[in-house]
Amino acid sequence: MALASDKQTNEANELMLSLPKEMGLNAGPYLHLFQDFWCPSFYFQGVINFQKHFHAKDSDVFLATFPKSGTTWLKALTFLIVNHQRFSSFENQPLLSSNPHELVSSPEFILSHDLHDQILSLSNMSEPRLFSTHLPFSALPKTMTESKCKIIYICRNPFDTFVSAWEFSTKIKSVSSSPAFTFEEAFEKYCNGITGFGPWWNHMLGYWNESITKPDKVLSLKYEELKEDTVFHVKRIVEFLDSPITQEGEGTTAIENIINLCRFEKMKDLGVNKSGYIHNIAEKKNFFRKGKIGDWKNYFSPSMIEKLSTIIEEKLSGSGLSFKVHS
Ligand code: PAP
Repeated sequence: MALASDKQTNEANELMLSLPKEMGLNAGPYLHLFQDFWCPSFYFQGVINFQKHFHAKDSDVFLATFPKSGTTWLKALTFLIVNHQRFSSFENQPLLSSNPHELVSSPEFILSHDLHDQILSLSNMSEPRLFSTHLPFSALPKTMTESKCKIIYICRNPFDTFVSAWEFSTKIKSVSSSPAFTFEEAFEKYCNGITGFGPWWNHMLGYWNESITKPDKVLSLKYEELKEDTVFHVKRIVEFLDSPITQEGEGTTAIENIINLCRFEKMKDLGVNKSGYIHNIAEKKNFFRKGKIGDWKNYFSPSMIEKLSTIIEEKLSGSGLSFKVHS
């Protein structure tokens, strides 16, 4: 007799097989065009379950990102802000013994297996629950858009995002021996929007537009701005979340401590981030590569610069969203 979960898996598989597909850079290896975005096969069942079975709570906080835009950093910062009162001293911070991806997980991953048990454990999580997602805004479950849960989005200039994704893909377990594409081929796909959870411009614009019309619901950040003035933007997160961390006196010290603990060099250097895997395919250490703005300059040919600049201009023009990439 087929179990309910088997039936569900079969339905998702059938749906997945009926969709247009392309080879992806990693996590898949295929991408399926589902609801106007390229969903990696690795996440397909989880995305369906997230949309169908997840129940958002008003107190939930979601970190939404296009891959390689600053997810790990945002997870670390927000985890510390949200849990500010739970840990009495910095010495016993879970961030010192766990990778941020182990502390903040995404429903599209959690719900990809053992659905009923996972739904139960999600409902028992202490509040506020902190989650992440790579889903575009348009694909989020209604329960998220209808509840009062808050969403923090971070985006990054498309040049560095691409290089970061490329480098990461060459180190993923399943493709490390033979990457599916050359750098140039991967770039073409990226320019056509064919990347996991892409097109990247739709991803950015979906959250960006929502942050303009509903600033209490969606806070939009940029990786570059967070790097250039971390204090200012961390304070924006603190305010957005109505966090009890005050911004004066002891609160200032708390914010400084949070920022210091999440500094790239500090996190890269933690023993916990030097070995082991996330989701059994990505080595933790590979989430901390260079953490710089402008590394793309070491990779792009003049024609690639021109091509991507034109696409950025075409896709983002009139939106108010822009990136300083040539400084
Ligand atoms: P994910 O979406 O797969 O989780 P994500 O964390 O968004 O990945 O991207 C990793 C990038 O963030 C890496 O950029 P790079 O390849 O250009 O170096 C990584 O170095 C950078 N990163 C990770 N942690 C931090 C941090 N604490 N501060 C700044 N950048 C960071």
